[in-house]
Amino acid sequence: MKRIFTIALIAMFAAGAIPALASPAPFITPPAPQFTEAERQAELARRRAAVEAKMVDNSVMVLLSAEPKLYTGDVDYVFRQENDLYYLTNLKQQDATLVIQKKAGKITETVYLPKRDPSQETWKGKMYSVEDAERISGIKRVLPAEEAQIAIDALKRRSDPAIQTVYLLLEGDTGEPDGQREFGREAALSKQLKAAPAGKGPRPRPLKVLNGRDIIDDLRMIKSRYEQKLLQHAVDISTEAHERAWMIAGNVSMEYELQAEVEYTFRRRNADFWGYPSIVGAGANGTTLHYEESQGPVRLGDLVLMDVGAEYDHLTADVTRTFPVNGKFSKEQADIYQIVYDAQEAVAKAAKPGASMMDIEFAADEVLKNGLLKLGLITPENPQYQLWYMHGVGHWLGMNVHDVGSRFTFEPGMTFTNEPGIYIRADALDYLPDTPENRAFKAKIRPAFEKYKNIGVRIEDDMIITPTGVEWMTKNLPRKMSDIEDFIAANKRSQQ
Ligand SMILES: [Mn+2]
Repeated sequence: MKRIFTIALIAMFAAGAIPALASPAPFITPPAPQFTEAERQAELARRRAAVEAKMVDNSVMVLLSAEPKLYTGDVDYVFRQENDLYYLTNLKQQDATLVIQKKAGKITETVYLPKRDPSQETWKGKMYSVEDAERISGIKRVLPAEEAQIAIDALKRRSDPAIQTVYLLLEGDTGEPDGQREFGREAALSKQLKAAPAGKGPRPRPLKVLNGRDIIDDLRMIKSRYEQKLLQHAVDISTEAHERAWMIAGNVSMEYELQAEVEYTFRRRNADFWGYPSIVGAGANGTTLHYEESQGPVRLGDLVLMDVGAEYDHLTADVTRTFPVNGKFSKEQADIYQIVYDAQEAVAKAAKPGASMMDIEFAADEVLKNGLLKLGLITPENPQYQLWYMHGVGHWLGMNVHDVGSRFTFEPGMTFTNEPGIYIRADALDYLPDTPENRAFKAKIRPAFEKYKNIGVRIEDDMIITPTGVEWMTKNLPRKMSDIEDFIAANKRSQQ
């Protein structure tokens, strides 16, 4: 019986009655990109040279390392180096300081580091030796950490009158001329540097303090081939993590089980960490943009929205998929999904060198508005599509998940996310101002609202601008509804 059935199937297949099924094998993260020491050092030297070229003459840039952050009692959060210091040195250790001086056009780069201390190393592991720091950073002048304070104090005293400008990494609203709204350690240092030094004698000119971020952020916007390879690895780990969660979703009962599968994959593939807390929302929880609790049930018939990204070597992916737990989109889920998918396609078409972030916003808005209108979730006289789509369509991506940079025009090497979404929140209509227009609006869309409520869909891909358009860094993660369904059908399994 079984045999006859098989033969019949083969015959039908041969006759072309059954389309060939591509077998969608789960994605396995390829090995991490490898670079020689020389390549790595050349990359760091390139970045520093670019920074130095933009520093005004007779200036000093001071980059302090991140400070440990208290978790509880005597326990800190996992230490993560400050991005710009890492960008220029690859040093991961606490209490590192980078000082770059540009004086009469001559550059001096100095790294300050705590001296190795056997009693500290007993508790916390090996500290960098001078040779380690030289090899990792490529900077030849490595001095003890205590001397960093001496160098900073010398700046405060204006001991070298030639130096007129100091760059710090300032946070907050640095547009304030007096720096009043800057905050943190660096703001305090900024104030001290700008104050006239105590003591007798002729008063030197006040030091000018500029924000080093203005220089470094701009460079970080364009990802070199080296950076692109690392970011691709973070995307690949995230791709594998998404798929693994899809495979078990039909056999779990709680959201945290899917989150565990994702973060297990991150760790297993040696990601540094996640780039942002994982968002795993089943059913109505998918309509909360940054839902991080993972305490809800996962039910057959639900969609699950997962916005999760691995971080690798300080670069983070940012990837969202929305998939059906039972492996099949319902008609209503598919209606919403297709609009979001089409908006993504429109964004990808609009994104190219010379186009801007505004262009892709408009491209997405147009598709989302038309789609929602067709479904009856907004009306021609009141097309308030932002009721169901309340965020931007994308952001720069890099060392920060919402990466730095103040330019808006695309250039090759820029990386960004393409992430439209529609969220039919069950209470959305309750918060509309009670006006005659809104009353009419609510009455008109009520049937569609009842049909689609509690469906949340976001699809988010990581894109890189190429000379001619875009490349989808996330292209290995199924995105079309039929591809997601085929993948789940071919790969669903129970948890191990
Ligand atoms: Mn994002």
